[in-house]
Amino acid sequence: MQILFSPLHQGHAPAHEFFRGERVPCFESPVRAEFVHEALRGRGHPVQAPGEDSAVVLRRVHDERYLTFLESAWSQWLALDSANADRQPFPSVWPVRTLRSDVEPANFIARLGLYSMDNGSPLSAGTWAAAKAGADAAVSAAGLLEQGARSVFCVTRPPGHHAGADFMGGYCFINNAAVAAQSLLGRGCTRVAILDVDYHHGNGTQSIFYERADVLVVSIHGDPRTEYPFYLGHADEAGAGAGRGFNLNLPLPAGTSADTWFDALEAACARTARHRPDALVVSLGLDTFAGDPISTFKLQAADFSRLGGRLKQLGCPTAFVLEGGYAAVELGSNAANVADGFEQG
Ligand code: Q9C
Ligand code: ZN
Repeated sequence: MQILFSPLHQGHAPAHEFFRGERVPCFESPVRAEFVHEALRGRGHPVQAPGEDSAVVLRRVHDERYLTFLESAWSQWLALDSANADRQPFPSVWPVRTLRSDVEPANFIARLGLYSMDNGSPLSAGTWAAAKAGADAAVSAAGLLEQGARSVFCVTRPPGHHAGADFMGGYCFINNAAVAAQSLLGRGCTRVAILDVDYHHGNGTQSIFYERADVLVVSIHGDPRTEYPFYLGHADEAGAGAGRGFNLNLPLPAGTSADTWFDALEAACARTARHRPDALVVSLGLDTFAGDPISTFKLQAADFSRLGGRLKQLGCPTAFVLEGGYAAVELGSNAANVADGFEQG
């Protein structure tokens, strides 16, 4: 399987996030992508750097004013105080119901709140370059599929599926899966499916395509009544307008077993096959692993091979995009099991 990897991901390296009221080291750390890259390379998969520029497609997925903010956010933060180089900006106020989000505040932290869904997406000096490299990988994957590749694996971080058209959230800044899907539509595909198997609901992906019938979005995830992102991902969210029937959520209770999870995967695959997609984008979160430090599903290493094999049976050109997964040591072998399961399936 062709692997796309850029070392620019390493520049996204914030130190801390908030967890249970404390500042803790970030779960979403550079070693994650290093482990995945090493494991895939170690199993003989060819690795290349993304060769295409995502600039045009990015603007079809995300709002201009959000991209403009994100690109210059770190320099804006430094301009406030040169000592900010060693500090992380966090939002403190969000424009919830009754507050205005149409006026961009002059205050940087207020702008950060406007463009964030949570306080869990810390920025660092290289965040934009890392996120942009992820989008470049997504577009490059679409290009490789267009040229006849059967599958491509984007080793992207930061992840993307919580990022919406105009906001960051859940460690995500640019929605790489949405960028891949949008790029595929511009390359002769008329129907694309996104299958999101991350532990957390991909609220950003759902919202970007919610009123569209060309991109089917199917997600298996922890029930948002108890699991992040809490405010989206319920079973009754089916799409709206032209997109009605083109969003399928399969929420599962915290603690769900592998057997039950694979039953949900069958339902997800059945709906995906019915869409007859010209290409499939897999939002590959590996935080369904039993050893994940922030999630509660019970998949084991061998289950990731089974997942890859099942996805192969859909018979579509497939782009895998790395999302979550925080058991860093096992992340590489779990990701490589998906790739190998797909190739051998
Ligand atoms: N900081 C993905 O898996 N909450 N994102 C963590 C508090 C957010 C996960 C605990 C989890 C987001 C891509
Ligand atoms: Zn996740």
